[in-house]
Amino acid sequence: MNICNGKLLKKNYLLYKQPKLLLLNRLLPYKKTGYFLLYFLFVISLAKAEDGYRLWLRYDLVNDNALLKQYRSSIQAININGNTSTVAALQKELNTGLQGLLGESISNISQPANNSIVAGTPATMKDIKAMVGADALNTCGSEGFIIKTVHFNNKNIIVIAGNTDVAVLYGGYHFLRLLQTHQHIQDLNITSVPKVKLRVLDHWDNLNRTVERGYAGISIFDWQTLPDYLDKHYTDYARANASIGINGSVLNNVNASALILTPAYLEKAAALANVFRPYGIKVYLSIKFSSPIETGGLKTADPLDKAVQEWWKKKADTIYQYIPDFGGFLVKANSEGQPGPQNYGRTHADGANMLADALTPHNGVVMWRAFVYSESDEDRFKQAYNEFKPLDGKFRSNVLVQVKNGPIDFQPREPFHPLFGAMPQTPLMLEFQLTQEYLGFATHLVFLSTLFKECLTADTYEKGAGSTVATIVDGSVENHALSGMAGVANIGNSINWTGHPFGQANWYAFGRLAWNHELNSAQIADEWIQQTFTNNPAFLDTVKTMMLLSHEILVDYMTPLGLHHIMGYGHHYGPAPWYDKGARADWNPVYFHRADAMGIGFNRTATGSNALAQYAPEVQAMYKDSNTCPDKYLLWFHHVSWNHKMHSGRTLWEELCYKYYTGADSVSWMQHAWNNMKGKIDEERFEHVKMLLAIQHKEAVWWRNACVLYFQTFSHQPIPEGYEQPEHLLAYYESLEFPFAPGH
Ligand code: GCV
Repeated sequence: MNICNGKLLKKNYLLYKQPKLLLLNRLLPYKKTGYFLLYFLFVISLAKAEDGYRLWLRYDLVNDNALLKQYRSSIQAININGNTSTVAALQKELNTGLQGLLGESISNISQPANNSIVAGTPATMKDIKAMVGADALNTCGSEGFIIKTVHFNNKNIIVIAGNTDVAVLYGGYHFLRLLQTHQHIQDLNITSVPKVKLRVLDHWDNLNRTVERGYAGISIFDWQTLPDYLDKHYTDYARANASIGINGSVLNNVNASALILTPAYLEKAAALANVFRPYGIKVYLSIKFSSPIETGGLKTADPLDKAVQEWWKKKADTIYQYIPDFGGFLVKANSEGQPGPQNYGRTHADGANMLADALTPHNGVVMWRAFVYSESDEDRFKQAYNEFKPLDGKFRSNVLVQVKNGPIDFQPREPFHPLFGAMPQTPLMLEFQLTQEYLGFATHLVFLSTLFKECLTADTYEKGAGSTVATIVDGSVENHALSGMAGVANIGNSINWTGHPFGQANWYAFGRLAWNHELNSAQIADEWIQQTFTNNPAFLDTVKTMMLLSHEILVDYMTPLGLHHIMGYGHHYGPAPWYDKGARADWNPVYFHRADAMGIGFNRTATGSNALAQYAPEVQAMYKDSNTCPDKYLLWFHHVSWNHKMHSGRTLWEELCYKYYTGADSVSWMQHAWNNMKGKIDEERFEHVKMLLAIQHKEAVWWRNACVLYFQTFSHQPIPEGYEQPEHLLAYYESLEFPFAPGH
């Protein structure tokens, strides 16, 4: 039965709309033919609202008959032993998933049988080592898993093995992914071990449920009704995270309220930790450095003060009474007005180490953010490096310094942060932003995997060629015991979690890359589309192409050729390259693009701010000459004349126009491509994306017109022939205001 066939979808969509009785009448004839059960399951699966809530864990009936037959014959029962909550979660997920995918319920058995799945650890299954090999399990650590088709004691078995229950849970999710993406399962031999230890979502969620830079509704964490009411979102959030290997969640905004560490909130956080624990997810909290003053009644928060140190130690002890496996603290200090050790003349290391000492007895970690910049004449690009590099080697072993992917602030495109490769003695945790603060909010379709990969594969040359950001972050270059990757979540209480249905793909891609940064974006897109929408090859090809091009398209219509931070002031919505009224120079777009009669761009070479000197000589060599610097980073590092010859042969001005116009046109192409997908998926999500693409197109044209008109006031050159003229004058674009832009 082909559920992706447009006709059937339509028919059942109508059925879904029928009153119940009519539905029953329609079903009656099927009873006679014996197909009732199958048809019933089919209808149930279609009757589920396609509102995106199920994310990539949809488990709809496999619509390839040959595969379905293969799956049904190889999976006739499940044998899982153990009585932990993680085992129960795995059992439930496999039962639900397989029932949906195979259209029949699978029995649970207590011994391995022919054509069964056997899932467990050496502690819960006596034969597991013999089935997969003890040596193989030794390579898995505490989270890696093996999925293997074996012939054991004359039985054909699919083994899902790991050294811990959580590892087996990860294996279970991977197995379901194999089925959802229609892989053959006769000859499986998969070993998968995460490359990074801490794979964490950072929520910028406030205790009043507003979300800083959140565009998908309010926070899913309802602090008001916690700890007594446990919303269904919490379990489904944990399931989704576990399915992609995310093992940590920072519940609250880095611009933290001190209240989070008070008993009332710790009790609430503990309730969430209890829900997440079976899924291998640890809870972390963002803390406010001045908490000892704000809620502890102390006069200072000086990290070298004995009473302050004692206060944090006691606080840590209390937290662990509530949450025995608490992960640790995330800290934004001396950044954008947040208090920190520098308020007392101390360093970031002094602050981080004080907290680390309080957490050490409990095995907690400190994730200390390097996103710092202050009002100064120094190029903002350089400030984090200047502050943190001298501290390399001064942090306790349970501190990670958390560094954003680029030196400024989650721009549509940034070169990698120069701290990667510059702090060999410190584990550096990479921070990506999934929420699209600078990338069109939740209305622009942008698949961020390609942005993530651009950063991960960049070579820092810390130890010669091949010391990529990814290998610095996973700890392999310096053999660090700790490693981590964080993603600023794009989740809210929108029915589909992320606002834009394709925002889910960024959550998915982050998790998959944190687990294995060697995956490529095409693979990730492929998996996500198949699980989230359909396995239909025409849909898959078209939508994958759209996704893979989407980031470059956005860069073209927003910030081509290395432009950055030219968004609306404060809320970062829409273009405002003209803005120069911000309280601080480095909050103004004009600070970043530096357009003048001569040209445009920020000179960061030796004749300018010399930020380039923060990179290894090999990286400097790639970027230091404006004639050889890759176009995509040109204006990040050079102030170049409007008539500068680009690699294409066009002048800089012509190239800038070309990029802006191509970017906006490419969104029309995405619209066209999407429209051709009508009927290949459900109407609900098709229409949703269609409407959002229309907004994206409108906004891409707005970006193009506003930017080209504004930069033209410096270049004094015409918009090249053949391009349509902007609809309005520059003054119109400059006059637009958005006092209620979300997330601000
Ligand atoms: C949470 C940018 C954002 C802020 C954010 C900050 C940070 O400046 O605009 O909203 O604050 O980054 O990462 O701390």
